[in-house]
Amino acid sequence: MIEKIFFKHAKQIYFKNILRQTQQSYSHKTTTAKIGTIVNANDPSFIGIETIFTNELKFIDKEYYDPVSTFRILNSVKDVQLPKDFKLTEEIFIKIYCKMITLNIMDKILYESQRQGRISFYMTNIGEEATQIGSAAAVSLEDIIYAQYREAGVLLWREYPIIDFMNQCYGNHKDTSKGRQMPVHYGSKKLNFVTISSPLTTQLPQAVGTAYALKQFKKDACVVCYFGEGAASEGDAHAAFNFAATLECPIIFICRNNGYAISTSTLEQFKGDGIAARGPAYGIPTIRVDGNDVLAVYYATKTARELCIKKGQPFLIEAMTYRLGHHSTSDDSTAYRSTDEINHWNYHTPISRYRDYLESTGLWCDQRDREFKKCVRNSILLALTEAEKELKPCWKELFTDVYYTMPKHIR
Ligand SMILES: Cc1ncc(C[n+]2csc(CCOP(=O)(O)OP(=O)(O)O)c2C)c(N)n1
Ligand SMILES: [Mg+2]
Repeated sequence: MIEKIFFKHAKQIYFKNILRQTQQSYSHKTTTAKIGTIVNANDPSFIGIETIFTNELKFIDKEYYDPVSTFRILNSVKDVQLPKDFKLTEEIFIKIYCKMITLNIMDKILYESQRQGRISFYMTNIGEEATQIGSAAAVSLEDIIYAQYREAGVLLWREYPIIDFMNQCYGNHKDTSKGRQMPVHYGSKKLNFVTISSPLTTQLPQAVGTAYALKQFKKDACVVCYFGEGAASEGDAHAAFNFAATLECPIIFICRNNGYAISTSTLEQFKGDGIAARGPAYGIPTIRVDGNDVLAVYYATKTARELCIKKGQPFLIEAMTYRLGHHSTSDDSTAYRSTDEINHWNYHTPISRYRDYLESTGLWCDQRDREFKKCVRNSILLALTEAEKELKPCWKELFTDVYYTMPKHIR
């Protein structure tokens, strides 16, 4: 079903009206000799472009196509229709919820710890738990992740230890990047999670290069590349989409469209139909998904993964969500958005939507919820205290691991 959706959108947007034109042209053809010559089958065809001729001078604009629709499964608790081939064990259904909760609690603790001056900086994932956990659950550990900075949930799903999150945020000597990166710039070779870079969108062309390598080595795996809708405005995004499409690389681009790039809302960021509309223009099968519906994200990503490896082709997923927290601890979002707007999105969060569903199936209940949250909170606080006690990295290490052989001037 969903395979059809990926391809349907591309056709729907761009060919709906061309089809209409075709019908018009051909009906004209039977009546008008002039049009008949315009659509002459002997005309040479343009290289790489499948087009038909028309005598109608018309620019394509918004009235010409419908916005890409948004795929969703969790409509309301009473009306949940899981697709027939949707196979998840009870254990996975519960794990999805537990990871969403863990991410949420970890965020609150680390955010507070920054406010208390214990760490220098933090970025929360609040509101985007479903996009992260749903997509992470749908791919395999062999798949290589390139993330932006708001994807801690993907690492959590891959069982990155809580203490490692804490060590990184505290920049202590146990932090694998030895305190040289800002907090939340995680990375794990073991978990195929490429270390986060601060400059936006640099991960996209790099991810495509990795996907190309996977293809050359005929690996049964793909690359999953996350980015914000703001990052999609960088030139690197264009280069990456185009390379991925033309070189037919096995990569899933997952755009977290959370409505803001710091203080710039999507209303000011672009004029077209979001990021999804760009996919077909690059020849990339695309879907827009309700990023607050963990099951829809899971199913869309799972399908994209299967097709992307089978067909050796990139896929684009635009996950529609909302950044409930501030951009980072350096931001106060009430300066540029109303509390009414935030309250509106806070009313039914991705977590509460999924919890309602789990409860309706009998897999979760209030008591279990309370016990689980208490236990997670305690273990995160314990890890935080441990990380806080560790020494900072030795200053001598500042110059190691940069050059293979340390140059004279640095020595
Ligand atoms: C090349 C570059 N330009 C600007 C910035 C500053 N910056 C950091 S995050 C950000 C907004 C990114 O928004 P989006 O991609 O939508 O991600 P979100 O924060 O919403 O998750 C900007 C402009 C940067 N890090 N790198
Ligand atoms: Mg954004």
